[in-house]
Amino acid sequence: MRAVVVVPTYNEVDNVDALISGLAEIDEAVRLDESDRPSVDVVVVDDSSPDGTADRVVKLAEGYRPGMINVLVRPRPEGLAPAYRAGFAWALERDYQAVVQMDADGSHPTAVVPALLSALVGGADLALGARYIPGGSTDPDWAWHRKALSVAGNTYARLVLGLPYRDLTGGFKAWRADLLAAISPVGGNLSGYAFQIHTTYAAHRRGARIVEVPFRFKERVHGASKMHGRIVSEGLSAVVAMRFRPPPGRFDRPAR
Ligand SMILES: Nc1nc2c(ncn2[C@@H]2O[C@H](COP(=O)(O)OP(=O)(O)OP(=O)(O)O)[C@@H](O)[C@H]2O)c(=O)[nH]1
Ligand SMILES: [Mg+2]
Repeated sequence: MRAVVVVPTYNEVDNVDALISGLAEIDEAVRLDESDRPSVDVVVVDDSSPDGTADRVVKLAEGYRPGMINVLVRPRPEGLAPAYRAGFAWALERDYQAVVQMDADGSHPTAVVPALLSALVGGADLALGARYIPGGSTDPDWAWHRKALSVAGNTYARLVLGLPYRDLTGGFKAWRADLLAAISPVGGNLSGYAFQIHTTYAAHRRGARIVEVPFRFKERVHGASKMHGRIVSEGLSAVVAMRFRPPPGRFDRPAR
């Protein structure tokens, strides 16, 4: 399966070595069959991190097959939605069947990416990495108030939007490229939680087949969180806005 992993970064220089080497390990692991050429590419979308994240990734790319590790540099930090939109557009202009999204900070284990892609091979249009289903979990080191916020935010979004999924706020997902193209461009100017909820809701409204794949969420070890209060308050109001102005329905699933 030809897949690309889109990773937004802002000041993640201490995390990208482990990220890229982890993703390179699964490059071989997601062949559809013996004849399928192995292909998991990566595109890092960096908002000109002052810590030199982009330069580090360019340097790391030299150690891998040509075209495997790519870097998109944007001029300034603008939040998650514009970074993802740019990364998704980059991916959709190319010949990928699947687009994975994940954080750079080690919270989303690279070893779980094959399970997300397998869910797509098994017929899903969107696979959500899920912490709050059997087999999934969160790091005991995660601050209790962050976990409480995450659980409450998920419950709130699930009830307001009437969705059956247990992890709506996470950013670890694999998309069939045709579904992603159908909902793109997506996310307006949303940041963090609201962006993640919005894209899954847009897919659900389109009638996409969505499955959840359990994973163990790890707290970031290096670097600083970009979470802040505005992301939470924006999430609360954005969910209500989505409820009253839902994204369009219907997705004409192409024959596969
Ligand atoms: N390009 C870009 N990436 C961003 C921006 N804000 C956050 N990111 C990246 O998006 C991912 C998620 O951000 P985090 O700060 O880890 O947010 P979080 O996971 O909700 O917060 P923590 O649990 O505290 O880590 C990371 O890879 C960040 O580097 C941004 O404005 N631009
Ligand atoms: Mg994080």
